Amino acid sequence: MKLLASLTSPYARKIRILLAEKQLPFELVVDSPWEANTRVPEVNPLGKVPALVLDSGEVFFDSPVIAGYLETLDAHPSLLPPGGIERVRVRQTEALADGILDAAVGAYLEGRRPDAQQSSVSIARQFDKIRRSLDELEKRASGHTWLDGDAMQLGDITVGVALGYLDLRLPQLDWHTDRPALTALAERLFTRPSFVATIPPAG
Ligand SMILES: N[C@@H](CCC(=O)N[C@@H](CS)C(=O)NCC(=O)O)C(=O)O
Repeated sequence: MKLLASLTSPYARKIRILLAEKQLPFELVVDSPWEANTRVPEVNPLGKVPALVLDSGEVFFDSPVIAGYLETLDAHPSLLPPGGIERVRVRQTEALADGILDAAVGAYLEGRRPDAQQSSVSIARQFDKIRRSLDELEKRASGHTWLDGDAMQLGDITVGVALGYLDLRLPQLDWHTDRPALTALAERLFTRPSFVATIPPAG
């Protein structure tokens, strides 16, 4: 299978980390949807990465769908409970972390527009979403090694990716302060080979 990804996309990083944790072989096709010569729209009509192309030609996107597909491959370790409310809870954590990413990417892109075109109201709104979500995750992480259950799962990985993205793109948000449980979770995740191997390039 082939993964279309840009090296700076946090959503693509999430999938690269899942593939590494499960030791699933794949071909990484580096393609930025922002470049004029991108081939991403040929496989994903939404023109976004990540997109996973199976050997059969079938394509899966977006990252939650790809994460669900990877779980069907029965590769160890399993990163989602097999079913029931436990699975819903992990997917809820994933959705919260993906939502932080959506808000962070939105704020970062808004902040890159020329000064006169930027909306400080829009950036503040995104920052509010991020701070509220981080406070909720801090509560859930407090007193626990992992967010959902006794082992690392998809939710923890997605939260780790979101925290890494905040460090990279929105350091002024200073998410570490007053969030010791999330800081400890990030330290546990960031030293894993799967996270180290997917650190985005500078720029
Ligand atoms: N919800 C999607 C988000 C994917 C996404 O927004 N990817 C960005 C890169 S970080 C992208 O490809 N943007 C190109 C565009 O919006 O045209 C997922 O989880 O995969």
